[in-house]
Amino acid sequence: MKNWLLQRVDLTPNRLAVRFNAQELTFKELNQRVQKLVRKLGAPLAAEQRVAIITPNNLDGYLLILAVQQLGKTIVFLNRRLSQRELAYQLQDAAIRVLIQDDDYELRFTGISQLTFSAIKALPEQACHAVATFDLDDVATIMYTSGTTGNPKGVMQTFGNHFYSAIGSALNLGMLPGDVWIAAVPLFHISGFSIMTKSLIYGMGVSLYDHFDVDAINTELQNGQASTISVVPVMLKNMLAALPANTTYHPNFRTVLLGGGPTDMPTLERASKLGVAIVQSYGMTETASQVVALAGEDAARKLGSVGKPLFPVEIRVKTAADAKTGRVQVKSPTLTVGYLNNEAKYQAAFDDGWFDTGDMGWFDEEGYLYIQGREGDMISSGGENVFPDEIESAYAALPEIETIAVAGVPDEKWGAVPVAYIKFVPGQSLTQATLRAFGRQELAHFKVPAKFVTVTDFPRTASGKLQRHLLAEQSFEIIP
Ligand code: S0N
Ligand code: MG
Ligand code: MG
Repeated sequence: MKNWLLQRVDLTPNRLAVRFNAQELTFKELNQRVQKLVRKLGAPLAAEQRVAIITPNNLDGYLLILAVQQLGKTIVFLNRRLSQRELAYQLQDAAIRVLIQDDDYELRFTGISQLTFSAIKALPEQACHAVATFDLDDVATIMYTSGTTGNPKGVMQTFGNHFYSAIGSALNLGMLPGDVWIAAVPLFHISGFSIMTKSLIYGMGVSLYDHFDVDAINTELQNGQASTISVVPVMLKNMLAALPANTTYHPNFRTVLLGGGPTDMPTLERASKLGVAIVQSYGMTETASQVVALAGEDAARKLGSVGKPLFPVEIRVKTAADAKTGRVQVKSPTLTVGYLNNEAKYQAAFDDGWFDTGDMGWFDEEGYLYIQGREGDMISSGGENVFPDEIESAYAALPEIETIAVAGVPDEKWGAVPVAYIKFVPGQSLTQATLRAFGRQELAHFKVPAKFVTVTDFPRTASGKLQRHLLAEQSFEIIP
């Protein structure tokens, strides 16, 4: 296909492309700014096949993401909240030599050229052209996801994955000229980056937020300046709580695309009462955003369901005989083409040609999908997936700890948070403060256990497998 940015500029040069704080750029202006960066970055990135980016959702980051894409490089998106140790692994796995980062980013990585936004702006412009075409089979982006065991995996998403995702979503949500989609979810997650892609493919404006500014977002939605927003449950909850009494949103605001984990019914009911159309959805990095969504007209009638597969997608629930709930499996043109350097893990995820999501669910008699937890013990904290194994292996480095197990507990704010259950080596101990400080050094802060407790026994199956879900039922003492 013709380069999406150039194609969009030809089609609708004067439409709004992106809005950030007080600045607005049309597609023509956006392209001028991006091509200037292309001329600056051509030389320093000439030898690179992949380039990593770390940025908040700000305009400079937005332009640089597009510039790297214009140069035909695969973008490796890094989660800005991760620790140095976590990121060092991803940088090494993706064989990154150049990391583009915002000026405020403080971590340093050895053996990597870290180009700040200011340094890039100061580079001279040299003759260099954007690629003419995007090949649907080429890997456009890589985003890392953790799993139940082992290191995080680099999910390779092709241009084709992104294209079919944008089309599948539009066929469900609909689109109108003048639509503006609020991007307050991180661009380094597929929830955020998919909005950028949609902007180019649909000719749609993006309203970008560098942090979740709930009052500014509510004002924009009450003023009718945006049509859609992507959120995770905690964001929706905060938005509704901050909405001034006896008011609701402007009729221009059509859709809340809600993903990234289970939502509580009271919030869904509250939204429904306010006439706010929530489109519950289900998707993951591996499927380049939502693959199942609840059509607007069913939102109220099917509260709690994540809906039906999008047009290009097939879903099956593989159940054991007589069971209603089973494994959710996918076939989709949006499905990742592989995990970087880990073909074995990718192949292992397939069951007879179907990609196994690791999630459990069931279909009702009308064909609506309900997600009912996750295989393994994944914790969904504010839309970030947290795996106990990652936390346990980090803490295993402490010699004072004999055994550690981590499990999720419900949390009013984040949905769920990790709690650590520890048995110290006899005669040894560590304080809550030390354990917390260690975690904040080694792990993204959202992975640091909210609480550390001591236990004497770990519930296990007959074969010795840890039963994390039973940990909360053990008697424990909070570590001082
Ligand atoms: C919920 C968010 C916005 C909270 O961030 P906020 O309020 O800006 O926090 P900060 O000011 O940065 O930090 C304050 C303290 O809070 C801690 N913290 C931040 N986030 C979390 C968290 N998630 N859990 C626990 N703690 C958290 C900070 O660490 C800080 O504490 P200290 O100072 O001690 O460090 C933010 O978390 C957020 O943006 N969450 C959403 C992430 C997301 O987008 N997840 C979705 C990922 N999934 C996918 O992309 C696949 C599904 C999908 O595609 C999709 C998902 C949703 C919507 C649409 C789609 C789609 O299909 O397009
Ligand atoms: Mg090719
Ligand atoms: Mg904040």
